[in-house]
Amino acid sequence: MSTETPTPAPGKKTNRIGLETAAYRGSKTTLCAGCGHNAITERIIDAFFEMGVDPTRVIKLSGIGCSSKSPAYFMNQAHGFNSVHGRMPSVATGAMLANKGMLAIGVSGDGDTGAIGIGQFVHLMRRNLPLIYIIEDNGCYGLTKGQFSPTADLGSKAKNGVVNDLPPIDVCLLAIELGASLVARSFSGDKKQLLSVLKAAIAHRGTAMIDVISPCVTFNDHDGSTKSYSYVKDHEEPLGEISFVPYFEEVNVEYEAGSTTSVKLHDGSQLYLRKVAETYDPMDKGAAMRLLHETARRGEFATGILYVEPDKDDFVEALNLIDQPLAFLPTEKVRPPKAALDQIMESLR
Ligand SMILES: Cc1ncc(C[n+]2csc(CCOP(=O)(O)OP(=O)(O)O)c2C)c(N)n1
Ligand code: SF4
Ligand SMILES: [Mg+2]
Repeated sequence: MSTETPTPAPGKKTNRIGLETAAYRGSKTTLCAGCGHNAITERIIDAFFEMGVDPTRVIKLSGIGCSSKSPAYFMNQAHGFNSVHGRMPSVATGAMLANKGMLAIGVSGDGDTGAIGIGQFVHLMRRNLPLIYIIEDNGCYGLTKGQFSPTADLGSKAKNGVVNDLPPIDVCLLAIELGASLVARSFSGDKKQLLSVLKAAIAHRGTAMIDVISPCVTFNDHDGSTKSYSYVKDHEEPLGEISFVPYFEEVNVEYEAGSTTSVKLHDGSQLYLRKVAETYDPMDKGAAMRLLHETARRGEFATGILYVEPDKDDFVEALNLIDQPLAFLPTEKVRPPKAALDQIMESLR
């Protein structure tokens, strides 16, 4: 982590804490040109810049995969931990317990989450740890040359013609069922929707689990794949238009009563969900799960904020931690004195 805060050049656009977009950028990507993961990185940069988050307050976490390399490509000044395959949730949990004032963003893949990391994912969702958890979902193991992952649809075809004969895990259904308090699905090619979803996730306190369909142009972007750019464009069913108004901006837009649901998020920001086709309440868990089952049956992807429970207690609150970050407590406070240890030893004689 670099400790220097760049001074904005005159005339350059700055955000509310006086930083330019450059302060939110990372190293140059080494992923394939056109990979959906690169577009997600760009939206993460935009969202943190527009929300005016101090990058030095952020911790970026990941596992292993092309997707898990992405945190290197945004917010160079943030803290970071690139962990072992599928083990990001436990590292994130430790980091947030050590310093509850951090803003954590984890980037995982469909393989990293749905295969080797599924056990860790399940317990993370159940705990509602304050964390933005992004799955860059391409339905394959991109880094190891495109094998089917657990989110690959039944009947979808690999580049070599092999047909997937296993049903997929719907990570959004799983996250809603287990207790994540904000669950969304988006598409790397939908700039506007993904940006709004990410901003809402930054404002939310609790686990914000975002499954972003992110085509792998090298191994899974052909006819027969259900995670290709063309398939997703043809089968995406947006729940409606999402408008996000951060707490530091005044609401100056007129919203049509009846067709818009407004949700106040933890930090006072407002989320407006303008419905298109159906009456959808994003705070109704049963409705969210029904919608996911119904759209999947039709071979479609419902996108947008699927479920939100803004006031649910998160894991850090549930543990009733003291205000001072554990990471900064002096040794005398975290280790029993020698006399106490001697007493225990004496009692065991
Ligand atoms: C313990 C362990 N097992 C297997 C691997 C090999 N491996 C590396 S990345 C990966 C899957 C990556 O897929 P995904 O998480 O979907 O990321 P993508 O590359 O598609 O973005 C696998 C199986 C590993 N690195 N470590
Ligand atoms: S192999 Fe696929 S997932 Fe990996 S960087 Fe290339 S396009 Fe992206
Ligand atoms: Mg993948």
